[in-house]
Amino acid sequence: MKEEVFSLCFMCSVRCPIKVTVENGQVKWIEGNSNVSGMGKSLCPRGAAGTSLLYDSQRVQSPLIRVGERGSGTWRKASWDEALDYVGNKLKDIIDNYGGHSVVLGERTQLATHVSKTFLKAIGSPNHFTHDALCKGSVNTACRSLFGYTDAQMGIQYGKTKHIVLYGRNIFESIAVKEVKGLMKALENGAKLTYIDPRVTITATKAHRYWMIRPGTDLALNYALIHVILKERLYDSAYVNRWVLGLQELNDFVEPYTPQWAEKETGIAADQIVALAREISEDKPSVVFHFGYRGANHVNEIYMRRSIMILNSLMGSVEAPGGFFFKKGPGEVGGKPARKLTEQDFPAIEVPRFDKVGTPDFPLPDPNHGVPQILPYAIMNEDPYPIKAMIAYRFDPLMSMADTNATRKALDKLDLIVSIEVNYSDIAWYSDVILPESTYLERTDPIQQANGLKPQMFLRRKAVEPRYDTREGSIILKQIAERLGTEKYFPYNSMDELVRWQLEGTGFTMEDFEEKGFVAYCKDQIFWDRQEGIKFKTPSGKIEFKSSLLEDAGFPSFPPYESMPSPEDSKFRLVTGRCALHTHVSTQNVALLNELKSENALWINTGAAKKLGIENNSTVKVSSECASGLVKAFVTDLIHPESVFLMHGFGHKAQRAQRSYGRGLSDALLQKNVYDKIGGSPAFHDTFVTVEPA
Ligand SMILES: Nc1nc2c(c(=O)[nH]1)N[C@H]1C(S)=C(S)[C@@H](COP(=O)(O)OP(=O)(O)OC[C@H]3O[C@@H](n4cnc5c(=O)[nH]c(N)nc54)[C@H](O)[C@@H]3O)O[C@H]1N2
Ligand SMILES: Nc1nc2c(c(=O)[nH]1)N[C@H]1C(S)=C(S)[C@@H](COP(=O)(O)OP(=O)(O)OC[C@H]3O[C@@H](n4cnc5c(=O)[nH]c(N)nc54)[C@H](O)[C@@H]3O)O[C@H]1N2
Ligand code: SF4
Ligand SMILES: [Mo]
Repeated sequence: MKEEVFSLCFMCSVRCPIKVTVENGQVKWIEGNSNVSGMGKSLCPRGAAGTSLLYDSQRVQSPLIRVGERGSGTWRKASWDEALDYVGNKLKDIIDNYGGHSVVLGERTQLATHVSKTFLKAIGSPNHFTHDALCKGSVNTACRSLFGYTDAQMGIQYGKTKHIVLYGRNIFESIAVKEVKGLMKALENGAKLTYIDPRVTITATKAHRYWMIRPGTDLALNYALIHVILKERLYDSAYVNRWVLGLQELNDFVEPYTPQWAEKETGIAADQIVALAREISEDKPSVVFHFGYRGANHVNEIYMRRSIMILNSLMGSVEAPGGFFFKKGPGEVGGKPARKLTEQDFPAIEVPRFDKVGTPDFPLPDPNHGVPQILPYAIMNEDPYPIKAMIAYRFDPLMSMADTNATRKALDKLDLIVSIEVNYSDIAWYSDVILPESTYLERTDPIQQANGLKPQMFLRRKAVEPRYDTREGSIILKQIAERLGTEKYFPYNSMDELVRWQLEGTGFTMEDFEEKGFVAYCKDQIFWDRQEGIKFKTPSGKIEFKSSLLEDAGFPSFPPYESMPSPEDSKFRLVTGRCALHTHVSTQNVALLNELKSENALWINTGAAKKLGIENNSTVKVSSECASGLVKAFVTDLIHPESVFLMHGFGHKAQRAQRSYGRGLSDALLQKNVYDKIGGSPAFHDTFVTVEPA
């Protein structure tokens, strides 16, 4: 029997809409859901390799309870009842002795996030955190400081842009399918692409203009661009006069930051900087300076991200076709969003979060997400209180936070570590209990509320029955809640029941998703009126160059630029990034993807390598103040001499993931756990390393 199921990919968090062909209970083919505009049948390599995850026998096949030392990889197989009772009893003890707040749950933001938030709220813990701050916390804070919206509440109309500037946003390797397709369409229509990165990436090779910037100096470049745009009055004056607060302050501030000054800091010629400012302003407002995610990650990150969004504001490209738009929810057209479990009434929580987000100590990061990299410090110092248990749900703190050794040492202090996982990740391997989740092809998930130019809802639908003894995360959490006496917050017994509960009052039913894989609240794109109708959510209702969010918390809107230090002799700034074939730390053991790329290498500039006697493809020892490790060298002219580059996600330690075990070197092992103390992003690129022949 042949069947086609519309669903959502989850080989990464982008959640591309997919069509899955199932024959006799087996997934035969996965392609993009071409009902979705801009998607076509395309998938990225990871999405196309979904079956390789589904049919992998090296993923976790049943609940496991640790029997040996943590990390020793000695497990006993357990039934679900046994494993859930074990977790429930341990958690009950911990909650009785230390309070609900001693339990943290960390996850990659996903469709079940409202379920896990509910799990914690029900036990009185404020300590839910997502990956968000690790990915782009300061982008989030920067956008709120300017517009009153998070970056996630904003989108880019790639297909209509006329000029896009990417600061290390390696869009053709760090992929979201619709974005790539949109940008390709724009390029075919004559759009220009400016790419800035200390490393020549695939995106660099597609760009009209590529600058090998000195690492960490994008902020200086932006101040010079702003300087030229203001001096030459290249900005959208009608838009800026109507919507911007603090133009004069910005003008005074950037006065000293000339292109000549920036040339010394960035290595980019002054006349080139002027040329970009003039060229891009000709295409305003349909232009994009991409706010980026990873790119430059330093302790001053919030100001760098603000400077990018200030450039967009000067171009009038915020809420403009071919620029940024604010995502419109169903309320915009009189519709109702899907319900979330978090809308219920919960007992009040009096204690601060473990990361102190939202208190005067750390006022500005987004409390909806928290700041994960504080966790090791909070556990070690028992500050603000002892943390005793962690549930890692689709998140690996050992590989996705800086300084693995320090994180592991902190985790050692916990009485309970539980992983809800698909794979033998490093954190699963280090857990006390692994509760295996069914893969995305074997489960239905909660509704995806997809706000955008047209508000829609999507559904991830089970395509095939689970191959192993696995369950859905939303069911697993409910079943732990049953053991803690908090099950009343989980009004469902199956995923279909949860989805139907979510859809109550929306006017849509689960069956409505069958035709196209999604439902839409309206037909036409919604842009707000640029003259009068943009609903900025800042206190002033304007774009706040002079930011009340920052200044009310005691931080300046325009702190003087501090020069980015060059590494000392024979040291390098360690930078990281992704490749098209893998997702973060998730897919290195997926057979098809592992076959194409099984380990990383350290990119090092040819001249620098020569001085150190390092040959291409030879093994080198890379050392930071945190740790050292061995990896092959990739000697190349394609990287700035001040930096070395290590692809994120390799160097796994879990032995049952046999293909990825011990292959390559983990960036997280070397990176220092330092961060932007205002915005919340980790300063992954503020670690210096030495490199020597091994
Ligand atoms: N050192 C360092 N740290 C980083 C980064 C970096 O470049 N360097 N990048 C940062 C960025 S941008 C991000 S977004 C974060 C991402 O951080 P993470 O969320 O930790 O990374 P992922 O690889 O996306 O997924 C984490 C885990 O989810 C598991 N998983 C995959 N699918 C499923 C599923 O369906 N169910 C369940 N339960 N588990 C599943 C995977 O096996 C993996 O172990 O990392 C950040 N941290
Ligand atoms: N294939 C694939 N696609 C993905 C993901 C994935 O894991 N795999 N993850 C998704 C996620 S969660 C994210 S956050 C995005 C990340 O997507 P991107 O933001 O594009 O991030 P990276 O791939 O980390 O690339 C960062 C780039 O920044 C460069 N860089 C380093 N230092 C500097 C600097 O000082 N200035 C500038 N301008 N550039 C610098 C690095 O050389 C690197 O090329 O990708 C998404 N798409
Ligand atoms: S970008 Fe690739 S891996 Fe991510 S959801 Fe889309 S197809 Fe899947
Ligand atoms: Mo990310």
